[in-house]
Parts: sequence; C-alpha cells; structure tokens
Amino acid sequence: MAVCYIGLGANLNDPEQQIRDALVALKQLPQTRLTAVSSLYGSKPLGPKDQPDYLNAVAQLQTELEPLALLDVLQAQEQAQGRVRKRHWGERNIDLDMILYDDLQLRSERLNLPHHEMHKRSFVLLPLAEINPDLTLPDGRNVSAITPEFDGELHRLKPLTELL
Ligand code: A4P
Ligand code: MG
Repeated sequence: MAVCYIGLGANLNDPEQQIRDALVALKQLPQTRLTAVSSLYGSKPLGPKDQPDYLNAVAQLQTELEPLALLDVLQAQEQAQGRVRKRHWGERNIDLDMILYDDLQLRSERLNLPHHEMHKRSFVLLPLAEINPDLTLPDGRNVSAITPEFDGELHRLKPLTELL
C-alpha cells in the first residue's frame, strides 16, 4: 500500500460541488482507500489573474494502484467532470494533481513526482499540513515549519470530513 496525496482545485461551474464530486470518485477507486481529507480552502488564482478565485483541498489515499494507473484514473475523472483544457494555469472545472506518492521520485513526460511546484503553493502546503502536520517534504523540511510563510494567502472555509 502506498500513501499518496492528491491536490484538488476548481474554479468553474460550482467549484465546491466539483471538489465534492471528485472526492466521492476518489473514495470509490478500486484498490484504494480515502484516508483523510483537508478542509475546503479559498485562494486567489496563481497564473492568469483574469479567472475566478479557486477552491482547493488535499486528499490522502492509501492505494495499491501504481503511479501511472492512478494518474490514468485521475485524468479520467477530470474528463468525466467535463474538464476542457484551455490554457496553462487557467480556469477549470476540476484539476487533480498527484502531489506525493510515498517518497517516490520520478521525472517523466506524463508524471513528475513529487509535484514540481508543491513547495511553492499555499493551496497545497496548508491543506497538507492540516492532514499530516508531521509530514517531511522532499527537501527535508517539515511541512508545519514552512506553512507560516504562507499565512494569509489561503482562507479555510469549511471541513469536508463528512465525505470520509
Ligand atoms: N503531470 C506531470 N506530473 C503530474 C502530477 N504529479 N500530477 C502531467 C498530475 N499531472 C502531472 O497537467 C499537464 C500534464 O501534467 C498532464 O498531462 C500530466 O500528464 P494538466 O493538469 O493537464 O495541465 P495544467 O493543470 O494546466 O498544467 P499544470 O502545470 O499541471 O498546472 P497546475 O500546476 O495543475 O496548476 N491557483 C489556485 N489558487 N489554485 C489552484 O489549484 N491550479 C492551477 C493549475 C493554476 N492556478 C491555481 C491552481
Ligand atoms: Mg494539473
């Protein structure tokens, strides 16, 4: 069983419902258990500013799916929720990014692990720290030690634990 963290982001077509639908889908994945889910957070868009604010959350999975098989199901779920790829870092119904897969390090065309931007993103780090404050990041730092740098960038809106 691998422990894996998934970042969820949405800023179109009822973003809260998009995040909830994606979490329900994660819960139903084969050979996988949804073991923790962060609160729902609001954030300003990273990238183009002429797009709506985002809702973000992070989920923790235990899975027997291999990394590329997990990426396949995440991308299928993005498609199922009507994601249309418009522009880099642009608006979307749902974005499902694999943040960490155990401590696997992988660089390939389809999949980079850990997610290359994770250590710069408040909407990844703060929900991660909420789920697992003792987590050690790939650069060796403790997630809780760096989240204060991002205070104020993210608004905690409500728990999602009823989806567990
Ligand atoms: N890919 C490689 N590694 C991974 C991984 N670890 N997890 C490949 C998921 N996918 C991975 O992704 C492009 C390609 O990355 C995929 O084909 C996959 O094989 P994409 O999701 O189709 O395209 P994208 O999302 O436009 O590009 P990118 O670079 O993934 O953008 P991000 O990093 O996902 O950022 N602002 C706020 N506040 N909150 C957000 O959630 N999200 C984004 C998107 C921009 N601004 C945001 C937010
Ligand atoms: Mg993405």
